[in-house]
Amino acid sequence: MTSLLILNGPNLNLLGTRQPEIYGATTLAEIEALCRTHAKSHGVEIVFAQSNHEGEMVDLIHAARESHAGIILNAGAYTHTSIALMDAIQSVEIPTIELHLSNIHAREKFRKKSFIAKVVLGQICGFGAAGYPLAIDAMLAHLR
Ligand code: CA2
Repeated sequence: MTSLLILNGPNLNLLGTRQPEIYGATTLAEIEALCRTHAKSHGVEIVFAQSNHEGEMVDLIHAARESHAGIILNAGAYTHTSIALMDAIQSVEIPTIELHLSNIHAREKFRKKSFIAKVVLGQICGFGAAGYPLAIDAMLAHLR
């Protein structure tokens, strides 16, 4: 069965607790449940992960080579800073979609810069939690 890694970066474990006007009121556990239901209806498996640590995210991306056909990545603030994540995505050669809850292009200038944009299939941002099932659909359309 096709398996996707949905990887979430720093502070996303706090979703639903603060700044709902920017990130929505849905918790990460609720987003995971949404993804599981959506993936099941499409006959695909998901591994849903979150880490506050850049190196751990690099390790998870490397490990994805063994078991995942695609990666959906909300790298959080590392999006705007991490050459290590960019290199990891490029090195594993697994199709990856960049995902953000908020529209990073409509916010502070520093959020417009994404180091990972260069090495991903595309970017989905600004649709809140609904972006996750959209990203699953986009990944499956790419893989099939
Ligand atoms: O919009 C997104 O999904 C982001 O990746 C979220 C990151 C931000 O640094 C990116 O620029 C865009 C931040 C996640 C912080 O999550 C919080 C959750 C609850 C309360 C405060 C922050």
